Formats: sequence, structure tokens, C-alpha cells
Amino acid sequence: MVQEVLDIIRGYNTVIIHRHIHPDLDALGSQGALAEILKISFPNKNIYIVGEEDKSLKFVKRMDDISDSEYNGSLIIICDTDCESRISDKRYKKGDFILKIDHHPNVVPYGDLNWTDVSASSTSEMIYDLFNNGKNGLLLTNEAARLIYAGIIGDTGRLLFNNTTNKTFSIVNELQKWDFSIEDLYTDIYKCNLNLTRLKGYILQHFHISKSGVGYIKIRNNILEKYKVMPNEVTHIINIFSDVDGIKAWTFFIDEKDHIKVRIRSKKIPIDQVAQQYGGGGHFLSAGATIHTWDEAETMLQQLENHVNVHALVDYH
Ligand SMILES: [Mn+2]
Repeated sequence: MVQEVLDIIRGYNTVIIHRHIHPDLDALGSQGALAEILKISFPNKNIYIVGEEDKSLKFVKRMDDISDSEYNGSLIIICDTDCESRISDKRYKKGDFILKIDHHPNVVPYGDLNWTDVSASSTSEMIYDLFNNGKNGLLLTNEAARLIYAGIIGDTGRLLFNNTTNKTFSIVNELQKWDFSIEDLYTDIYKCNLNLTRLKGYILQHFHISKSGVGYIKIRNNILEKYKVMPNEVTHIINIFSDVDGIKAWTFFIDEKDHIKVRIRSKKIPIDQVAQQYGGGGHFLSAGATIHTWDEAETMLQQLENHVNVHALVDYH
């Protein structure tokens, strides 16, 4: 697969790399690292990265500002994005060929070529694979190593979640040999602004746990306004009560005025099917959906409750 991917890349002079909306460390890390690798390995190609920026993640990578004409005859690579509706910057449609690189289940393939690896901890890990398997032609830089490291740290919760494999550890081991400051990276990643810290306090006071072990919190818009926190910032604190004894899965309902964002996480029981029933999706243990009423939130919670109840008997490990 890596060879196929490299053959496609070799055939284009302009490569424009996209990723998902509301970027996270893995989206920016994989996108930025791939750009770094391609720039140093193919100095004659035009390589760009595009998409909306997140204020709190500017330390990871800044985007390029390019004109529409750059898309003529270009190769589009889309990192870390499971479905088309989540692609940031809709101009990807203007490209000549779409290559998807992703570690989410390939439920809705949209690329002309799809490289998906659900066993990878992160898309950033796949970018390392690309470099590693394409070694004869590809080079890495300190900056690319920093970006891949950031992406892996983001999606594995600092090598804590069960998507962390032996391979992930060996890649991290290799990356540590490159020249970048892991300490500075951690300082940037784990800094939390005061407003979000106060909101943490509110959530810890008000979340509920159901009989089956579903933790949940409904965050209404007036609360977000009171604490001066943007809805998408809440994702940064999604795990704050996950370690409470008895919790098997947990859900945040985040009021975004015209809709409600649902984020579901789970320790062992796969919960992506519940998200799919509401038009959402994601990973087995980390999924999301969008709903429109608080009644729907109640139905969803009930469904999650039943789901966790039924699956609690299965031996996941
Ligand atoms: Mn990812």
C-alpha cells in the first residue's frame, strides 16, 4: 500500500494536504508531518497544507494560504478524516485525485485511493510508516518528528489508551532520537486556560453516573457563556471524570445553539454503533454525533444505557 501511495505522490507536482474540521493534534500532526516529509524528499514539488486554524493549537502547525488556481491538476491528500463532510476547506473537490490516509474505520470511502489502517494508533503513526517503508526515497526532519510525536501523544492520551501498541512505543522511541523538545511540546499541549479550568470545576460538580456506568453531562449554552468557553474547547477536557470508579462509558452533550454535539467515549465496550444510529461515527471507543433536541439526548442516553448493560457481560480486554 505504501508503494502505491508513493507512486501516486511521485506523479504530481502539486500536493495539497487537508484534514478534518475542528483539528486535533493528530489531524495537524499528520498533515504537517506529511508536508515536511514531502518537502524535504521532493524539493521540486509544491506542497501545501490548508484548513481552518484552532487558536489553542497554533503551536502545532500554521496553515498555508493558497489561491484556488493551485488546485488545478493537483493531488489532494486528506489525513485523519473518516467522512467527506468533516473535511476542512471544501476546495479539495477541485483537485485531480483524492488520496485518503486515515486510521478510522473506512465506513464511507471517498478517496480515489483509500489507505486506512485501523490498527494504527493515529494517522501520525501511519505517516511514520510511510517514511519508514518508503525509506529509499523519503527523508524525515526534526520538525516532522515533532509533529508525528505530537499526533501520537494526542490520539493515545500520552501513550495511555489501549490503541497504544508495541509498534507505537517503538516509533516513539525512534522519534525521541530526533532534535526537538518534548518538554516544550508537553507544556504547550497540556496548558489549560483559566476559563476552561473553571468549567472543569462545574462539570466535576454536575456530571451524573447511570446504573450501568454511563457518565454524562449536559452543558447548556448559558453555562458555556458564563464560563466563556467555546463549544469545541470542551473536547480538551472530555476525560475529566472518566477515572471515577464504576464508569464504563461517558458522554458530553454540548449545546451549540442550533444543534447539540454529542461526544461518547468508552473504556472497553465499543460505542460507535450508538453514534452511527444518530448519523455520527468514529472509533470503537471514541465516537460522536450531532442531534437537535434535548429529548433526543434523553433517548440517546437510554440507548447507551441499554447498550452498555448488554455489552457489560462480554469480556473485552
Ligand atoms: Mn486521529
